[in-house]
Amino acid sequence: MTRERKLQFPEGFLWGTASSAHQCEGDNCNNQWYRWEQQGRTLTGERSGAAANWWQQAERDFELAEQMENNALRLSLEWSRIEPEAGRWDESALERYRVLLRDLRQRHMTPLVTLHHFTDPLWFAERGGFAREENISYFIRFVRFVVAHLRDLCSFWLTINEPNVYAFLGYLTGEFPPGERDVLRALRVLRNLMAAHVQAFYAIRELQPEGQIGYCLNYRPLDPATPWSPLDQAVASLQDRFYNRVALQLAEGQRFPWPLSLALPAVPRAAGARDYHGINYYTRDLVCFDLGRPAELFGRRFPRPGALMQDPGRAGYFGEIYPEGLYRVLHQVYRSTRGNKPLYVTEHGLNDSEDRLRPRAILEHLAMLHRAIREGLPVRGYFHWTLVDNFEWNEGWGAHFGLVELNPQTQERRPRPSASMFGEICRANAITESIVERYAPEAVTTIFGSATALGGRTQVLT
Ligand code: IFM
Repeated sequence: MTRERKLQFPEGFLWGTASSAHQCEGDNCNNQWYRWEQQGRTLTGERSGAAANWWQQAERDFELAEQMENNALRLSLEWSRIEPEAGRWDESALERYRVLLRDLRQRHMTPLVTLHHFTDPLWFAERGGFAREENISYFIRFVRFVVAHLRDLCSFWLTINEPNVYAFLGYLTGEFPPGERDVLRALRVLRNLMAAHVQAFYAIRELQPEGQIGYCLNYRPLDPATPWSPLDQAVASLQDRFYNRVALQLAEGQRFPWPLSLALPAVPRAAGARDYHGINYYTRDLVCFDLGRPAELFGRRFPRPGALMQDPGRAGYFGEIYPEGLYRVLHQVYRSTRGNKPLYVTEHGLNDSEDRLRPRAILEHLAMLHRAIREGLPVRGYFHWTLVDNFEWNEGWGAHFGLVELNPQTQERRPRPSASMFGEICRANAITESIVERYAPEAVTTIFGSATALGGRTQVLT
């Protein structure tokens, strides 16, 4: 009898989903995203409203995650609930988070708590938010407060989610609040967010020396549309530098590239200020030279023609499904940080309302992650974005990233086939051939085609 082929993950590997407060909780009406929605500035004019109703009932979705045998779950704290006015703390909001964290622990899920996921209290936004360096101290005061009050229930922290997305969409393309278009300001915000991460790191370290503290960036490979065209190469590399590399370099204690370094200081004490690197990966773009796009550094981005695509969404596209991109990004982060810390995939997912491509996409991305581990990279966990469909920022309710489908009007849930598949993977701590055959038979060759060539039918990692 032949043994079943499988990709076995290391013992203790973390399996979970990722989410954020504003997208799931509902009735968050004291932050800058609420105001943006009220002003009708989302692409669909939709509002988060009751969202996935987590403020009242997150536990029923935690139960779904438990049924999937997830051993971790990433969620965020809504700063504007806990500190509704500068310096005024809402103990009942804090208590609700304590209940949620306790619930997760009882279900044997390690909470990974994000301290900032795109939303700012209105009072903070009105003071200029992260565009003003002196405002960082407000965030650090919040971090100290919550960590001091939650450290008995959580020791795995993610300071700031995707500083590059917050800075560039909010201050360069204007798609996120405050809707500005000013490149220097965007870079200043990025720099201040990285500085906020570093200060938060030392604050948490002091309060909880054993805590695991990191941040995550959104990584999007940007490849020249015509690989041998020097112009395409130049613009792709320039965009890549600003989108993917500058924040990571700042986090590693390096300076902005000249001449930006004349206007924007490096981040003090940055080198070493993290226990892990969080990687959010969704897609990649091709880039071609285009004189008509000075604001985008003369590069036009588009998906590879003929690629498998996520559902398009309002803004144009959510992009190509490109599993190798995850492998490339893991290597890129490992290389540029000299392999100094463990890596977590803190987000990966796709917009796919019919679950047409999700099972295959999850399997093929995980196979790439497994390949990276096999090659020696210290990848310790994978958080799928997301558990239940939720409010996708500017895209409103038109994007469907959930393993579980949600009808936001009725709050009815319907697990997609991907949910049971993800459960089987978590339970087995492996991708088995039988899972692939049942959920995405077309992926058997891409996933196991190389297994024999690598010298065995079972890829066991220790
Ligand atoms: O929904 C977002 C999340 O808030 C941040 N990362 C990307 C996700 C999907 O677009």
